[in-house]
Amino acid sequence: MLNDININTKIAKLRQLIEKHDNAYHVLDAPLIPDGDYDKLYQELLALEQRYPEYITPDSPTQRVAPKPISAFLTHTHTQPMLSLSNAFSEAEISQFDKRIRQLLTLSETENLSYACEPKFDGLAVSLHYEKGILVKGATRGDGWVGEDITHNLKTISSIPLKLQAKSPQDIPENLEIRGEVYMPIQGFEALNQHCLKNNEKLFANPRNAAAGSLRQLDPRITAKRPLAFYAYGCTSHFGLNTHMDLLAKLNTFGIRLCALSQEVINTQGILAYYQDLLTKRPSLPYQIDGMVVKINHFDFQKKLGFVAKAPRFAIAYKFPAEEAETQLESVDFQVGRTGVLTPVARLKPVYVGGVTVSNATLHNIDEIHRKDIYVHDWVIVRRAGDVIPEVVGPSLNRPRPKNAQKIVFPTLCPVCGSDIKQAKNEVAMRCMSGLYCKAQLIEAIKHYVSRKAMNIDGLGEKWVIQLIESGLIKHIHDLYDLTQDNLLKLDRMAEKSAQNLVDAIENSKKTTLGKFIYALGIREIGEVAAFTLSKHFKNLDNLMLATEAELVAIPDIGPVAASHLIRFFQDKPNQNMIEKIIQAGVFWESIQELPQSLYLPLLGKTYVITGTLSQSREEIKEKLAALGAKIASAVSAKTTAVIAGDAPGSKIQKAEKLGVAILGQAELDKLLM
Ligand code: 5U1
Repeated sequence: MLNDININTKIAKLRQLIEKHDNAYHVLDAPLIPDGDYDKLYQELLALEQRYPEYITPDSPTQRVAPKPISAFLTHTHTQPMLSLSNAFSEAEISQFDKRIRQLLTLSETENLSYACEPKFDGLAVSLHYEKGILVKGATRGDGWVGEDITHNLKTISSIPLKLQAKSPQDIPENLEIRGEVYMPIQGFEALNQHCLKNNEKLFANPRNAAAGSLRQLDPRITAKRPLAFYAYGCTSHFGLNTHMDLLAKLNTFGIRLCALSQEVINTQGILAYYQDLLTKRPSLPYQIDGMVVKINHFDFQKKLGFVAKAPRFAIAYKFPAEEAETQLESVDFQVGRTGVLTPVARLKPVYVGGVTVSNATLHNIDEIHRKDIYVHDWVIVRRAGDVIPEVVGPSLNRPRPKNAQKIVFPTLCPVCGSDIKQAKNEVAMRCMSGLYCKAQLIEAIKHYVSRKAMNIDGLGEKWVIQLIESGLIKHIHDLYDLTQDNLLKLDRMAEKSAQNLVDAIENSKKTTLGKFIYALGIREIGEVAAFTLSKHFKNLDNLMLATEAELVAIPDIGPVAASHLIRFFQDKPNQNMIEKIIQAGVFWESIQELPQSLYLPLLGKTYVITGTLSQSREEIKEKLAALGAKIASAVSAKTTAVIAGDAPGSKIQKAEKLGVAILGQAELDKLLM
């Protein structure tokens, strides 16, 4: 039988051993034992802590993932501002940077000047606070002065130590604030998107967005599943050391992970050589970088140089050129979306842009094509900008328009079903008007119906949906409920187990909510929030199906356009028949519980306009605001609640100022979304 002292000693020894192996694996990149042996140690500690919970401490390796979501992010005021960096884009700008520094430090051009160079990660800057060696807080950069407390999420990242290492306890500083970047390795990002694809979830545009989305989770259990990693690039104390490179080495002794590519170089030549070397390494790096960071290595020089506005004078980001390439536009196809909208897609002569070969790019819509003056056979510039869908920026200015260039003509008939194409009044979009009789729209409608936020039918990815429709097994949405293991086995590459899993998933999805069901129907202008609002208002489907236009527009958040789509949808006999068949198949929902609307839609009735670059993508912000009940408009008017303005905002700011509409920055947006 173990006594108290023995248990404590055993637990402490196990923790020490696990921390040592964590450090070897995550920080030194040199594991000392096989994964299986590590798991055994971890399980042993877990079992002991479960048996003796009184010995659990927050720094235990088992305590990385908090068991419950938090209700909101708290703000965190940085002890020293988290600065951004000025940018350089050319050798000339780097020479100017060096020249300016030499002038300010009164150094001649022949004196050697030491710089610390490191990659500029495409991730998110965070600060980590250690008290007596224990990680007590972690925060985002926010606006540089105030960030968000995301401790619960940062603790789930294995390369962030919960406890600092040192030879002896006296070596551990009382307080230590480390700064660095959280990023998502490319492999992890691709695996995450594969998972999203399989589950019909929205894909992340790039590793940075995926990292940002993962860190802004209220539920740390979700963050823990995301492949995030951390590198430190600095710290707010200098330990009496002379240089940045020495400081990095010191941080490493505490078990803090550093980037192995950090390096001291001498003079501009050293910086330029490092840049060229990094450019050649870039395609094979396991993470995305968008340039390099150059810092004066000596702290006394850094101190003398000081700061301008939000950026230090002693450092600069030397950015890689935008990921653009020139190629020829071979043809334009028109893809038909769920609601019949035709999107022009550029088919390009394959071209290598930023690590991938691109042969398709979006042309957005007819207005964009005209605005950019793009013709088939034109030489065009394609931009990847880290996004998964590349875009055609415009015709290349380096070359004359080819003689065989042809104007892009929008089809008058649907390229899939041959029905008429129409452009509604005040709409840019052209649509195929034949609804679910068009195969393309049926595929998209079923993909939407089975998606996670709708009926959540697991395992029914795009390739199966296409096969089900191509094989004639599905002609209408309700045919999903007639699928059996036997007829699923007729599909190419469908195995018995997968067929059964699919049948089970369809069966399990039958219990849903009224809001999800309304959303799943894919009615135009009825997103997740509007569907939820309708379900709360009407409480049952019959009431909604019988609602008049006047009743619908009286509901906050349902405008006349959405109301007319609802009326048209529910008056349509085939739609009525489909709903009846779905309900006969056993789809059901429980009665609606009453909740005050202000509780679940705190921004109801508010309208925002977004401009400029913010830390999250525009789509992400729109989705989050909409989920809180807000409307997002594209133009500023007197009815706008506020304009949310990021970096490089457009003319919307002037319009807002003229109309006296409030202007919110990143920090205020973050508070709004809290
Ligand atoms: N690698 C690296 N990224 N980064 C970002 N170093 C680095 N240093 C920074 C920032 C904002 O700031 C210090 C120069 C203060």
